[in-house]
Amino acid sequence: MTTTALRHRDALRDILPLYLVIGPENCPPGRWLQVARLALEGGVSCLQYRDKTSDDAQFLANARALVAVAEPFGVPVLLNDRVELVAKSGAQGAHIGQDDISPKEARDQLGEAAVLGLSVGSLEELRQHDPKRVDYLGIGPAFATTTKADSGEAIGPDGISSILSCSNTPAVAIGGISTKTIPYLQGLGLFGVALITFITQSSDPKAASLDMGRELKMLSSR
Ligand code: TZP
Ligand code: MG
Repeated sequence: MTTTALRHRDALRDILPLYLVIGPENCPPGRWLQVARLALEGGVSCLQYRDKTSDDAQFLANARALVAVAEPFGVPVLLNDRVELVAKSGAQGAHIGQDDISPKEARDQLGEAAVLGLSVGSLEELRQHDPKRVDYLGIGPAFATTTKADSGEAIGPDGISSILSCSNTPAVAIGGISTKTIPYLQGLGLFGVALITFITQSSDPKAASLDMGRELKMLSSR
Protein backbone atom coordinates (compact mmCIF):
# COMPACT_ATOMS: atom_id res chain seq x y z
CA MET A 1 0.00 0.00 0.00
CA THR A 2 1.33 3.46 -0.80
CA THR A 3 1.52 5.91 2.07
CA THR A 4 -0.92 8.26 0.36
CA ALA A 5 -3.61 5.61 0.55
CA LEU A 6 -3.17 5.31 4.32
CA ARG A 7 -4.77 8.73 4.85
CA HIS A 8 -8.06 7.70 3.34
CA ARG A 9 -10.95 7.20 5.72
CA ASP A 10 -11.42 3.56 4.65
CA ALA A 11 -7.74 2.80 5.25
CA LEU A 12 -7.93 4.44 8.68
CA ARG A 13 -10.80 2.09 9.54
CA ASP A 14 -8.32 -0.79 9.12
CA ILE A 15 -5.37 0.96 10.75
CA LEU A 16 -6.87 2.50 13.87
CA PRO A 17 -8.81 -0.30 15.64
CA LEU A 18 -5.97 -1.54 17.87
CA TYR A 19 -3.26 1.06 18.08
CA LEU A 20 -0.23 0.39 20.28
CA VAL A 21 1.90 3.28 21.51
CA ILE A 22 5.32 1.91 22.45
CA GLY A 23 8.89 2.86 23.34
CA PRO A 24 11.67 1.88 25.72
CA GLU A 25 10.22 3.94 28.60
CA ASN A 26 7.05 1.87 28.84
CA CYS A 27 8.47 -1.65 28.48
CA PRO A 28 10.57 -3.94 30.65
CA PRO A 29 14.28 -2.99 30.22
CA GLY A 30 15.74 -4.05 26.87
CA ARG A 31 12.48 -5.64 25.70
CA TRP A 32 10.60 -2.94 23.82
CA LEU A 33 11.24 -4.26 20.31
CA GLN A 34 10.40 -7.81 21.32
CA VAL A 35 7.18 -6.55 22.95
CA ALA A 36 6.33 -4.76 19.68
CA ARG A 37 6.93 -7.96 17.69
CA LEU A 38 4.71 -9.98 20.01
CA ALA A 39 1.98 -7.34 19.84
CA LEU A 40 2.15 -7.46 16.03
CA GLU A 41 1.78 -11.24 16.19
CA GLY A 42 -1.24 -10.61 18.41
CA GLY A 43 -2.85 -8.36 15.80
CA VAL A 44 -2.17 -4.72 16.64
CA SER A 45 -3.10 -2.62 13.62
CA CYS A 46 -0.94 0.47 14.14
CA LEU A 47 2.20 1.37 16.10
CA GLN A 48 3.36 4.69 17.44
CA TYR A 49 6.99 5.02 18.48
CA ARG A 50 6.96 7.24 21.60
CA ASP A 51 10.26 8.09 23.25
CA LYS A 52 10.71 11.26 25.26
CA THR A 53 14.36 10.77 26.24
CA SER A 54 16.51 9.40 23.39
CA ASP A 55 18.68 11.75 21.36
CA ASP A 56 18.10 12.08 17.61
CA ALA A 57 20.50 9.31 16.62
CA GLN A 58 19.05 6.79 19.06
CA PHE A 59 15.47 7.81 18.28
CA LEU A 60 16.11 7.37 14.57
CA ALA A 61 17.82 3.98 15.03
CA ASN A 62 14.93 2.74 17.18
CA ALA A 63 12.28 4.08 14.81
CA ARG A 64 13.99 2.35 11.88
CA ALA A 65 14.15 -0.91 13.84
CA LEU A 66 10.42 -0.66 14.60
CA VAL A 67 9.58 0.07 10.96
CA ALA A 68 11.57 -3.03 9.93
CA VAL A 69 9.71 -5.22 12.45
CA ALA A 70 6.29 -3.83 11.46
CA GLU A 71 6.74 -3.94 7.70
CA PRO A 72 6.16 -7.68 7.14
CA PHE A 73 2.88 -7.31 9.05
CA GLY A 74 1.77 -4.43 6.83
CA VAL A 75 1.34 -2.31 9.96
CA PRO A 76 2.18 1.41 9.80
CA VAL A 77 4.49 3.14 12.26
CA LEU A 78 3.88 6.74 13.34
CA LEU A 79 6.39 8.81 15.29
CA ASN A 80 5.37 10.71 18.41
CA ASP A 81 6.48 14.37 18.24
CA ARG A 82 9.46 13.85 15.94
CA VAL A 83 7.91 14.93 12.67
CA GLU A 84 11.32 15.76 11.22
CA LEU A 85 12.44 12.11 11.49
CA VAL A 86 9.48 10.54 9.67
CA ALA A 87 11.01 10.50 6.18
CA LYS A 88 14.46 9.39 7.39
CA SER A 89 13.06 6.53 9.44
CA GLY A 90 10.71 5.15 6.80
CA ALA A 91 7.74 5.68 9.14
CA GLN A 92 4.32 6.35 7.67
CA GLY A 93 3.50 9.45 9.68
CA ALA A 94 3.51 11.28 12.98
CA HIS A 95 1.40 12.03 16.03
CA ILE A 96 1.55 15.43 17.71
CA GLY A 97 0.08 16.91 20.87
CA GLN A 98 -1.28 20.32 21.74
CA ASP A 99 2.14 21.51 22.94
CA ASP A 100 4.07 20.40 19.85
CA ILE A 101 4.39 22.13 16.50
CA SER A 102 1.04 23.03 14.93
CA PRO A 103 -0.81 20.69 12.57
CA LYS A 104 -0.06 23.19 9.78
CA GLU A 105 3.69 23.11 10.46
CA ALA A 106 3.61 19.33 10.80
CA ARG A 107 1.70 18.91 7.53
CA ASP A 108 4.10 21.27 5.77
CA GLN A 109 7.04 19.19 6.96
CA LEU A 110 5.44 15.82 6.28
CA GLY A 111 3.97 16.50 2.87
CA GLU A 112 0.61 15.21 1.72
CA ALA A 113 1.36 11.49 1.84
CA ALA A 114 2.04 10.88 5.52
CA VAL A 115 -0.55 10.19 8.22
CA LEU A 116 -0.88 12.89 10.89
CA GLY A 117 -2.60 12.41 14.25
CA LEU A 118 -3.38 15.00 16.91
CA SER A 119 -4.12 14.62 20.63
CA VAL A 120 -7.29 16.33 21.80
CA GLY A 121 -8.62 16.43 25.36
CA SER A 122 -11.43 18.97 25.22
CA LEU A 123 -13.78 20.82 22.90
CA GLU A 124 -11.55 23.90 23.19
CA GLU A 125 -8.58 21.91 21.91
CA LEU A 126 -10.70 20.46 19.13
CA ARG A 127 -11.78 23.91 17.98
CA GLN A 128 -8.18 25.04 17.66
CA HIS A 129 -7.33 22.46 15.02
CA ASP A 130 -7.88 22.55 11.30
CA PRO A 131 -9.54 19.23 10.45
CA LYS A 132 -8.21 19.29 6.89
CA ARG A 133 -4.62 18.92 8.05
CA VAL A 134 -5.13 16.09 10.53
CA ASP A 135 -6.11 12.53 9.59
CA TYR A 136 -7.17 11.28 13.00
CA LEU A 137 -7.61 12.42 16.58
CA GLY A 138 -6.38 10.73 19.75
CA ILE A 139 -9.01 11.69 22.34
CA GLY A 140 -8.32 11.38 26.02
CA PRO A 141 -7.44 10.51 28.61
CA ALA A 142 -10.52 8.34 28.35
CA PHE A 143 -9.95 6.72 31.74
CA ALA A 144 -7.54 7.27 34.62
CA THR A 145 -3.94 6.61 33.66
CA THR A 146 -0.58 7.04 35.32
CA THR A 147 1.36 6.61 32.08
CA LYS A 148 1.27 10.27 31.04
CA ALA A 149 1.71 12.51 34.05
CA ASP A 150 0.43 15.68 32.36
CA SER A 151 -2.53 14.10 30.57
CA GLY A 152 -5.11 15.69 32.90
CA GLU A 153 -8.35 14.33 34.35
CA ALA A 154 -10.06 11.43 32.65
CA ILE A 155 -12.85 12.72 30.42
CA GLY A 156 -14.76 9.44 30.33
CA PRO A 157 -17.13 8.15 27.63
CA ASP A 158 -19.26 11.32 27.93
CA GLY A 159 -16.28 13.60 27.30
CA ILE A 160 -15.25 11.51 24.31
CA SER A 161 -18.78 11.51 22.99
CA SER A 162 -19.08 15.30 23.19
CA ILE A 163 -15.85 15.74 21.22
CA LEU A 164 -16.93 13.16 18.62
CA SER A 165 -20.27 14.89 18.17
CA CYS A 166 -18.44 18.06 17.08
CA SER A 167 -15.98 16.38 14.73
CA ASN A 168 -16.03 14.30 11.60
CA THR A 169 -12.36 13.31 11.89
CA PRO A 170 -11.64 9.61 12.55
CA ALA A 171 -10.69 9.14 16.20
CA VAL A 172 -9.27 6.73 18.74
CA ALA A 173 -9.70 6.90 22.50
CA ILE A 174 -6.54 6.80 24.62
CA GLY A 175 -5.78 6.55 28.32
CA GLY A 176 -6.54 3.64 30.64
CA ILE A 177 -7.70 1.39 27.81
CA SER A 178 -7.99 -2.30 28.73
CA THR A 179 -10.36 -5.19 28.08
CA LYS A 180 -12.22 -4.01 31.20
CA THR A 181 -12.69 -0.40 30.06
CA ILE A 182 -13.42 -0.69 26.33
CA PRO A 183 -17.00 -1.90 26.83
CA TYR A 184 -17.77 1.63 28.12
CA LEU A 185 -16.73 3.02 24.72
CA GLN A 186 -19.11 0.87 22.71
CA GLY A 187 -21.29 2.71 20.22
CA LEU A 188 -19.54 6.09 20.50
CA GLY A 189 -18.38 6.08 16.87
CA LEU A 190 -14.66 5.63 17.52
CA PHE A 191 -12.44 4.10 14.84
CA GLY A 192 -10.40 2.36 17.52
CA VAL A 193 -8.47 2.50 20.77
CA ALA A 194 -4.85 3.41 21.51
CA LEU A 195 -3.05 2.02 24.50
CA ILE A 196 0.28 1.52 26.21
CA THR A 197 0.22 -0.29 29.55
CA PHE A 198 -2.30 -3.06 28.91
CA ILE A 199 -0.01 -4.56 26.27
CA THR A 200 3.49 -3.30 27.14
CA GLN A 201 3.35 -4.32 30.80
CA SER A 202 1.64 -7.64 30.17
CA SER A 203 3.65 -10.79 30.92
CA ASP A 204 2.30 -12.03 27.55
CA PRO A 205 1.97 -9.08 25.11
CA LYS A 206 0.77 -11.33 22.29
CA ALA A 207 -2.05 -12.77 24.40
CA ALA A 208 -2.96 -9.28 25.66
CA SER A 209 -3.20 -8.04 22.07
CA LEU A 210 -5.29 -11.03 21.03
CA ASP A 211 -7.58 -10.47 24.04
CA MET A 212 -8.06 -6.82 23.07
CA GLY A 213 -8.77 -7.79 19.46
CA ARG A 214 -11.38 -10.35 20.55
CA GLU A 215 -13.05 -7.85 22.87
CA LEU A 216 -13.14 -5.19 20.12
CA LYS A 217 -14.67 -7.67 17.67
CA MET A 218 -17.30 -8.73 20.17
CA LEU A 219 -18.26 -5.12 20.88
CA SER A 220 -18.53 -4.20 17.20
CA SER A 221 -20.74 -7.21 16.45
CA ARG A 222 -23.20 -6.51 19.28
N1 TZP B 1 -2.05 10.36 25.91
C1 TZP B 1 -3.17 10.51 26.64
S1 TZP B 1 -3.28 9.31 27.84
C2 TZP B 1 -1.82 8.60 27.35
C3 TZP B 1 -1.29 9.31 26.28
C4 TZP B 1 -0.03 9.01 25.59
C5 TZP B 1 -1.23 7.42 28.03
C6 TZP B 1 -1.93 6.15 27.68
O1 TZP B 1 -1.31 5.08 28.31
P1 TZP B 1 -2.08 3.87 29.01
O2 TZP B 1 -0.99 3.16 29.75
O3 TZP B 1 -2.67 3.02 27.93
O4 TZP B 1 -3.12 4.48 29.94
MG1 MG C 1 3.74 15.30 21.87
